[in-house]
Amino acid sequence: MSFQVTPGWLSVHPNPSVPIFKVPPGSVDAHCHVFGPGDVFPYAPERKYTPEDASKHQLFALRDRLGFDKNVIVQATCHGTDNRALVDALRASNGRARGVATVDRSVTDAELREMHSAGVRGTRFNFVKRLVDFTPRDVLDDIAHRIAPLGWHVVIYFEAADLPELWDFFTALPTDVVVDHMGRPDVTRPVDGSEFELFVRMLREHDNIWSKVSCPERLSVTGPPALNGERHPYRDVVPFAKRLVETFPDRVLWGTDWPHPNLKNHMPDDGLLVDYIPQIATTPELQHKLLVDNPMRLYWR
Ligand code: 0GY
Repeated sequence: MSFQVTPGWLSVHPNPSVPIFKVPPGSVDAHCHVFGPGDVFPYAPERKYTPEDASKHQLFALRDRLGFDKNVIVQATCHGTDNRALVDALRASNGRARGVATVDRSVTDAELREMHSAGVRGTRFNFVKRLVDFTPRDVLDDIAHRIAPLGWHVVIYFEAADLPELWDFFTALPTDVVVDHMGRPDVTRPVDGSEFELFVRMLREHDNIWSKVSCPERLSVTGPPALNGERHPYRDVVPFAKRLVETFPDRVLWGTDWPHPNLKNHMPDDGLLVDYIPQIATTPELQHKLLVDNPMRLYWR
């Protein structure tokens, strides 16, 4: 089956630089995706975008080029609840990838066990309206209680403006909870302003909640982007990520977000994106927690 890629889709960087920042041995890229290939693993009928294919082979080659040891592959909305491309990549990784699936209420215990044996350790709930249709809270709650006995966690993706309305649901979840991309703050607002304070408060008051300090390329307004040798990119996002890394050093994760779906104005050089890390995790100890200890505890325990 061939698919028409969404108009304006940005291709991945063709030749990412080798980072100057050497990530510690055993580092995990804890947020990335595989797309298709669509003729083998078709995109979901209900998808809101159609990406360019981005294969497990490309992902593993990027992992090696950037100096990472492992990946956490997150089910993207363009594959809906069909996790076959994800599971295929996990099985091909020789234990070097774990996964976060998307499941619906009809998933059977046997299917959950099968995904677990492939390396799935979480399920993703997406609240970003441009990506998914609404799912009732009681359905999500049901799913969270189904996956909890497996030791899985819930990954949540939402925009900062929606946090007040989602707070009660998030803070009642029965598992560990990992927030994608710092809850997408508006980085033109102050890092100690009311919007980001609410997010920090959620982590402070609930020690089962973690945050990915990923995706500066999505959140940045003034850049500069990770292109053309720029080793201090996305300076406007740094204070937000740095605050989380320093306040919650044992509950933060970092990932490339390769292949960077739905970016509109630039496609980062992934090597330079890795060179962003020392801006937000400024000591070897913080870097080791962010890139090794924390993801290993959550995904390989
Ligand atoms: C990301 C971000 C995006 C897309 C998805 O599942 C997805 O489709 O997560 C986005 O468009 O912001 O983490 O890949």
